[in-house]
Formats: sequence, C-alpha cells, structure tokens
Amino acid sequence: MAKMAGEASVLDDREHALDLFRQMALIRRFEERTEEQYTRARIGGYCHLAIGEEASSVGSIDALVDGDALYASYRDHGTALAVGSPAAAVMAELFGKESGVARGRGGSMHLLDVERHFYGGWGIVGAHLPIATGTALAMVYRDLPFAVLCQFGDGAVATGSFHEALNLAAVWDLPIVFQVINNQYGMGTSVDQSNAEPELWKRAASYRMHGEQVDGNDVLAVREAADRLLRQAREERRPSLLETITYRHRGHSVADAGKVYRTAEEVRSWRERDPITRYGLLLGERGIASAADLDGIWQDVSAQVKDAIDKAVAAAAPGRDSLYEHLYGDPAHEEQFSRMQAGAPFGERGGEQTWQT
Ligand SMILES: Cc1ncc(C[n+]2csc(CCOP(=O)(O)OP(=O)(O)O)c2C)c(N)n1
Ligand SMILES: [Mg+2]
Repeated sequence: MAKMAGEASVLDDREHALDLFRQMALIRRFEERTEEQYTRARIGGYCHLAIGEEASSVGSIDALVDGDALYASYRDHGTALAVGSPAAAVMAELFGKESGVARGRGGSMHLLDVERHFYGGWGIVGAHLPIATGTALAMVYRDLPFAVLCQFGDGAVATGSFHEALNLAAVWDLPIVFQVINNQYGMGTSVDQSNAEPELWKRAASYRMHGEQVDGNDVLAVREAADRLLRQAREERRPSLLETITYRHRGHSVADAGKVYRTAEEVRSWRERDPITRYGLLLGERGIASAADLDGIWQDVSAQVKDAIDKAVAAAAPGRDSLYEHLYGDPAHEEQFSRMQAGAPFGERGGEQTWQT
C-alpha cells in the first residue's frame, strides 16, 4: 500500500490509531443495527445511513480541537458518535425517546450535542452552510482561537447557500473548513448529472479559496488534510474547501433500495474499497493490530450498540404534557404569544410597531 500523507503521526501512536478503527467500527455496527431496528418499526420518520462513508466523517472530526464547532447534514448518526455522544443517547433519539440527544424531538436528521460543539444535524440541503459561516464570524468577533468544520453532501454544492457561504467566508477571512462529502449521488442523481463542474473542489477557485480533494475512504488522508486545513483556519483565518470522495453502500434513505440509478458492479467496486476493511489491513501490515485485536474491537462495539438498543427500548417516550415544551406555545412564552395578532408582528418589541414599519 502506498504511503499515505499524515500516516506517520497517527500510526506512531497506537492508541490513536486503534481509536480511529474503533470509531469507524462503532458507526458501522450502529448503522447496521439501526437499519434492522427501522424494519422493526422502532424508528419512525426519515432515516439515512452513511455506511461506507465512515472515514470521511471520522477522519476530519478527529482533527477538531475542543472549542471548534461542527455542523453536518441529515446523514448524521456517525457525526454524533464521532464527537463522542453516547451511543445510547443517539439510539434513543432515533427511537424518539426522552433520553435522546435532542430529547426525542429531533430524530435521525436532527442530532446535536451542544456540549461537544456539534450544532446539528440539518435536514434542508445546504441550509446549514450560512449558519456555520455565521458561527465562524462569531468566533472572529469574540476573538476565539477556534474554527468551524462544516460537512455537507455533494447535493449542497449546486445550491445558492453554498455560493453565499463560501463567498462571505472568503471576503471576511473566516476560520472555516467546508467539507463536501462526495458520495457520488444526491438521492438518485449523480454528481456528473447535476454539476457543470463535477470536480467539486475546484469551486473553491471562484472564491480565491484553497480547495483540495482527498480519498474519503482513507481515514488517515482525510485526517491529515482536515488537520492541516483546520490549523490554517485557526491560525491564519483562511477558509478552505475539502472534498472527500466516498460512496454510500446503502440507498439514499431506508426507503430507497439504491438499485435503480446505479449498477451492481459499481456498488461492488466501492465495497471492495471499504474504508474500515482497508484501514484494518493497514493496521495489520504495520504490526499495530492483529486480527484478534480487531475482532476484539468489533465485539466491544457490538456490545455497546446492543446496550444502546436495550436502553432505547426501555427508555420513556416524552410525556404528552411536554408536547408544547420548547415551542412558542410554551406557557413560558405566553407574553410573546399574546403579540401574535394583526398588526403585531410576532416577536417584535414595542407596542407601536406594525408589520409595515
Ligand atoms: C433545499 C432542499 N431541497 C431538496 C431536498 C430533498 N433532498 C433531501 S436529501 C437530498 C439529496 C442531497 O444529496 P447530498 O447533498 O449529496 O447528500 P447525501 O444524501 O448524498 O448525503 C435532497 C434533494 C431538501 N432536503 N432540501
Ligand atoms: Mg451525496
């Protein structure tokens, strides 16, 4: 296997090297079991699996330092697990239980962990890019030495939000790394079909921003690039665009078999480049982990996911009386609510204002 950039520093630290494997294995097992739990009708609503994309997620999140902020799209189970949200709380969220990371209100697409600076899980394609850019502006405004990592799918690149966010980030020199996780498709539409320039990293040139592409199934290459670009963001306030090339093994969501718009041969060829198998082989080749070590990790994460499911099954659903909590209808916001009448724009302060003013 060719020497991979960034390999030395991670592989020199056995614990770190094994931790990357453990994280990817946990996400894989978690998502396989999520798929099964969905078919048992324990999970409702939308559910998007990122099986096959683990290295793109884990590699860059591993390069974050405490204080950096993270945003992601709705394909976010692995994102939450990679920041360290407890598997039981993530599974409980999918089950709509009170002990979930969003108290059961968000579900699969809206995971978050504010304590760990993971600000969601966003369902509208491209919508979080301007919000993440605003977070980078806030960091500059408050003189904080941190950066934002904003992950999104290839489908977001052809939206207006992408242009607005990258343009402002470049004009204002904001500390942000935009990571496009190019898994080849937006639902059933390939990147080639929807982009006049399918080499997505090249879009950075439009904003005089640094852009680069790495193998998104190579966890060490992703980590190296993200680490370098996040440092550049923190230390020099230079934004960048990182494209990680990967593939989703499953369909777009649990409702899509993923077979109509791509060939079995294509899926097979990407499975052969499975990021976890590949990294496991590298660890073996370098004498860092034996097959038994890796088996042990698989057993540990399987037990962890089983425990997460057991806890999610046993957890309580939010009570009916909590239905109006965290909404504008919450009695705690009664005063605001009372201003929802003709000529009194919701949320405006000062009695004299009208919609026209
Ligand atoms: C603004 C907007 N348009 C359309 C949709 C419907 N939609 C949901 S997912 C998706 C595909 C997005 O693909 P991509 O960004 O590549 O992410 P992936 O699903 O591959 O992770 C679309 C079009 C949406 N959620 N938001
Ligand atoms: Mg995609």
